[in-house]
Amino acid sequence: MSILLTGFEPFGGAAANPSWEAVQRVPEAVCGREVHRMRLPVVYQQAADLLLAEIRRLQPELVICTGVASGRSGVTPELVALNYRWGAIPDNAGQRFSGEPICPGGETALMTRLPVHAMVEALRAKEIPAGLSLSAGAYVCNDVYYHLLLHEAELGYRGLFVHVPDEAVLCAERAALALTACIETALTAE
Ligand code: PCA
Repeated sequence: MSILLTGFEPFGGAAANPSWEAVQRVPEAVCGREVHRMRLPVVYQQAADLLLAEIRRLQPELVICTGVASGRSGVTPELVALNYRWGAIPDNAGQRFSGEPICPGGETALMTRLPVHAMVEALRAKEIPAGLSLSAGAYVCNDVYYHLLLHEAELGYRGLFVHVPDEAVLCAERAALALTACIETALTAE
């Protein structure tokens, strides 16, 4: 059994993406499971297609995708993904959406089955600033999350999206500790 952890490439003119900086610092194994990692492009649909291809190849039991949410004050496990595309800026392929469904006719929202409240408690117990988020936005992170949750039952894993804050709020080492704690909680909490 293994875990797949993803972060994103930089976007919006930034030199780095704190999500990928954090993902790279997570240990090789957590709770005895091998951790695979993958850097996703900030491109609607393409990121999801690449992710699902890797899931089909690896068949992990747990998939945690991460991205940066600038301006947030802590690490935020995301409860839901919305069937909606909207962005204030174009993605890295120049695509911009102004309010369209990801899957026409699909569920409006999908919810993770992972214990997000227990994760927030586990993070706070480690003195990592954290809170539950009820919206992953409508940009590429949400796009990936909707596809991740949509294919959970078919491909047999449990999925979650976690936003990390800017590195000025939480350094990459602490953000990696936070992701490790999220994995541990996912694998041990009821
Ligand atoms: N954050 C963006 C996309 C990539 C990333 O790291 C988002 O929140 O949608």
